[in-house]
Amino acid sequence: MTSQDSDFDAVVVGAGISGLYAVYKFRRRGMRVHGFESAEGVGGTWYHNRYPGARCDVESIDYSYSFDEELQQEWTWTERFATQAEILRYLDHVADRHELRSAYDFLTRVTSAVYDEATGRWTITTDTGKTVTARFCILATGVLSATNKPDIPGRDTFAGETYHTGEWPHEPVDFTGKRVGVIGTGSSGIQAIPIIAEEADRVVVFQRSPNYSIPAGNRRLTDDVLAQVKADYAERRRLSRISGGGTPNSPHPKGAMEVDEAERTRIYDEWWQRGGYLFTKAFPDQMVSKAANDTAREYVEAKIREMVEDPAIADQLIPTDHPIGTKRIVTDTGYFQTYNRDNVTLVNLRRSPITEITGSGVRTGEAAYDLDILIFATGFDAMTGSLSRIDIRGRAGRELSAEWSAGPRTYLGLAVDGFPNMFVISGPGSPSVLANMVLMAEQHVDWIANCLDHLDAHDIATIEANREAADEWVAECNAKAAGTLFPTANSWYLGANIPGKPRVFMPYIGGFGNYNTICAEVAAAGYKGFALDGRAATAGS
Ligand code: NA7
Repeated sequence: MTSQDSDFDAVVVGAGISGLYAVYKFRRRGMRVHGFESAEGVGGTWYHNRYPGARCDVESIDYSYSFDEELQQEWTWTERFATQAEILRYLDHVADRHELRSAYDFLTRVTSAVYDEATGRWTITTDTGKTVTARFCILATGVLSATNKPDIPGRDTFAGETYHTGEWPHEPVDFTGKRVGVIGTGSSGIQAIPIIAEEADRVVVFQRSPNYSIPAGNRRLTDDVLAQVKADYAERRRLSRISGGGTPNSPHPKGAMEVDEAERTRIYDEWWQRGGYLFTKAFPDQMVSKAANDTAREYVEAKIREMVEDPAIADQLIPTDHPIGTKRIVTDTGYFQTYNRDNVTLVNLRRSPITEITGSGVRTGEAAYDLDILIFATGFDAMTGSLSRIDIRGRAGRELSAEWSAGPRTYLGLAVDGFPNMFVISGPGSPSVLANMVLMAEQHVDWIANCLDHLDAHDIATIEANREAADEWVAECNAKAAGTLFPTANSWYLGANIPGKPRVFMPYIGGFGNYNTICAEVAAAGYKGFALDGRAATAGS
C-alpha cells in the first residue's frame, strides 16, 4: 500500500443516504475520499431493515435526492410510500450512477477515529485491521442504526429462530404454519405485524406501550401524478427547504383552538386522508398546546375504536401515556384491523411484564407463550448509538462518549468542540429525525462542502466549534423542546428507550426551514461560533 492509499483528504464513515452523498460531493470538489461501511452493500438503514412491511413514512417523491436533476426526472417511484426494497434499489442505482462504491471498503467497521494535534490529521482504524489517515473525518453513521436488543432474562436461550427488525436477514423468513412472537409496537412492529399475521399460524404481540398509528393511504403513483410532480419538482423542493419538516406540507393557518369544531373535524378528516405521521402537522398548535393536542388525540382514538371490533382490545391499543405525535406517529397498513383476526393475540405487558424468555417462548407474570419464531421490534439506540460504538477522540485524547456522558453536545448538530475537522451528518442537535432525512443529508453535506471551500480560499487548516457556541446551541435546542409537548413522552427522541441513557431531547425542534436559515447565517458571518485555525472566526476572515 502506498501512502497515497492510506492518507486521504476525507474519510466518510457510512454508505447510507448521507455517506453516499458526501462521497459524491467531496469527489466533485477534487478531494481524495475514502469510505468505510460495515455492511456488504450501500443503503445504511435501508440495507438492514428488511423486515416484512418495511416502508418509509415520508412520501417517495420527497424522500429522494434533489442534487441530480436528471436522476430526479428519470427515476420512477412506483408507490406513494416506497418499500424498503424499492428505496434500496434506488440507492444502489445512485451508487452505480455516480460510481460511489469504488470509494468504499465494505464489510469494514470503523472501530476508532483519533485526532492527532501534531499533524492535524485523523487516524481511522477498522475491524479488518486497516488504518488510514485523513484531514477530515465525516461521520455519516445514521441515526437509527445501532439496534437495541433489551436485556430480558433468558434472552439468548430461545431455541427457535430470533430476529431483530433492524438486522433482518436477506433471505425471506418463512412464517407459514409458525407461532410468531413480536416484542415491540413502534414503527417496525406495527408495519410488520399485519403482514406476518397473514402468513403465520399465530402471532402473539407483546406490547409494552401502545402507539398512535395512522393508515398510510398508500397507493400506486400514476404516470399523470408523476408527470405533474416532475414538472414542478423545483418548487416542491423549494417549499420543502423552508418547511418545518422537509416536505412541502404546511399546517392550517389557524390553531386547532381557533376554529370551530366542524372546521376542526374537516381539517382532521383531510389530514387523515393524507395519511401517516403527517397528521402531527394538521394545526400549528397541535404539538405545543395540550388542549389542541387533545382534539387530535380524541379524533384518532375514535378512529381506532372504529377499526377494532373488540372494545376491550381497542382500549389497550390506545395510548394513555403521551400526547399524540410526541412519539413519532406510525404510518401503517391495516395495523389495528389485524387485531380482528382470530390468529392474533395482544399481550399487554403493562398488566403483566415479560418475566423471562425461555427455550420454548416468552413468559409473562400471567402466562407462557410457546413460539417458533421470536422477533425483536425493539428499536434503536437512536442518534448517538452509532457514534458511541466508535472510539472517537479529539484534542488531547478527549473521548466523545465521555464528553457526551450527560447527553450529546454539538454545535448545529454538525460539529463538536474539541474535535477539529470532524463533522457529523444528521447528528443530535440537528432536525434530522424530525425532518426529511434525504434533504437533511444534502443540506449538511452542502454546508460542509461550502465550508471547505471557505477554508481552502483562506488557507485555513482546521475548523472547530467553540465551546460557548456548542453550549448556546444545546441551550437553544433544550429551550425549543421545552416550548413543546415533546419532552412529556418517554420517546427515543429523549433517549428514554435505553436504560441509563441521559434524558436529553436530542433533535433540534425549531423546524427544518429555520435550521437551514441559521446554518446559512453562521456561514455568511464567516463561520460564527467556530474557531478557524484555532482563532475565533470573524466575518470575512
Ligand atoms: P421504536 O419506535 O423505538 O419501538 C420499539 C418498541 O419496542 C416500542 O414499542 C418499545 O416499547 C418496545 N420495547 C423496547 N424494549 C422493550 C422491552 N424491554 N420489553 C418490551 N417492549 C420493549 O423502534 P422502531 O424500530 O419500531 O422504530 C424506530 C423509528 O424508525 C421510528 O420511530 C420511525 O422513525 C422509523 P416502549 O414504547 O419503549 O414501551
